Amino acid sequence: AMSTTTGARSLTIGLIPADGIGREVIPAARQVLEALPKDALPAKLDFLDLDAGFEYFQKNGVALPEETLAALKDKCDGALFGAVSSPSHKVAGYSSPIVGLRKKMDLYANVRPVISGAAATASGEKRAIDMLIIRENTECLYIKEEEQGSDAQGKFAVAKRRISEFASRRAGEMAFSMALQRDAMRQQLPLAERTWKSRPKVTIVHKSNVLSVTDGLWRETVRGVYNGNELYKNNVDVEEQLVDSMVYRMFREPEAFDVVVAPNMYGDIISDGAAALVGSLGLVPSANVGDSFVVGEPVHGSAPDIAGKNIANPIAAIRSAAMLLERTGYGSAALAIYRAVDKVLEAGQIKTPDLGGKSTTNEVTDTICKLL
Ligand code: GGG
Repeated sequence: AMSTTTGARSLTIGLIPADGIGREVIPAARQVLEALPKDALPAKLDFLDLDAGFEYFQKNGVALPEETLAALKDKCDGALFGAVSSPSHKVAGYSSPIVGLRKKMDLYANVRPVISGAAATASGEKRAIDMLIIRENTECLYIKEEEQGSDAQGKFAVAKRRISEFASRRAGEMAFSMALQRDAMRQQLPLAERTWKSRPKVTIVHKSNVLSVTDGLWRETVRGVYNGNELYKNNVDVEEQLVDSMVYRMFREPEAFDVVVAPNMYGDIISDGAAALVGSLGLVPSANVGDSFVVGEPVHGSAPDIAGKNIANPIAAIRSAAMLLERTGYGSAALAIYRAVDKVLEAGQIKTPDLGGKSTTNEVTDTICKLL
């Protein structure tokens, strides 16, 4: 659906709000996309509402319906996913739809930019954080092969952790190529405006001092991507960080990171942590990226405690919509959204409670739309 026979471009976006505040922030993101002026987005937009989620499972016995997958594959150029409230205990027949979606659509990297911008940290100070976390998105402990057993001492449980050369290489490629891409973008800014002033850098996160087989393979493979590519070797610095000291360093000196690449679960955990450094989890977007499809998705969860109250921060979802545009070839439309969001954050007047304000989801969304 990227182009029509008349030559006018069109973009069909699947919308999967799923659970909780996903149902508030995804409509907000849609509203912003629809408010983009024609000169910023020279394409006709179509939206397709699609089902998934734990609530959907409770009513229909399936969390990620085949029709949703088929519609994404056959009719959509990309999608936006909200959030899902999977239970913390085992429910027969249930499996997380977002984990399934990433796997079924082969969205092998989760790209998570964590940027301080105008937003102060929780402690009120401003820091120049401009980090891109690349989280491997298809394996690690999230293959969900868990087993229970028991022995003389009682019950136990075991989870399998899969690390493959194939998936590690793809995540590594994504990290190094994004490092170069970010550098190219920065070069267009005057030096004074660049948050990161050195050569691009990729930090490989692992724990191969303990998990020498699995994390060892991850580390070796990602390093191999670097060592086997002259472009990367000549232009990008590489370092390694054990995941525990990564967390420590990230809280002490988050300015020290450019691109960070991590196996699925470490990446999941450090990106929520990184979000705390830039003011709120409600600000951090992501894109689930494959070779032929992209799903924008706020990093936050379904937040059942504030669902339905019109106070969820829509910015993570709105920025995720911009990431979707960026990756489907509409960079200037994406930029227009990033700028409008930054203006609202800089002005600091209209903000939801997670940022210390009293504004509603709708007020933040409407303000962003007016600035486009
Ligand atoms: N938008 C991200 C999201 O929904 N995060 C919560 C999460 O990771 N959920 C996993 C699940 O509920 O299956």
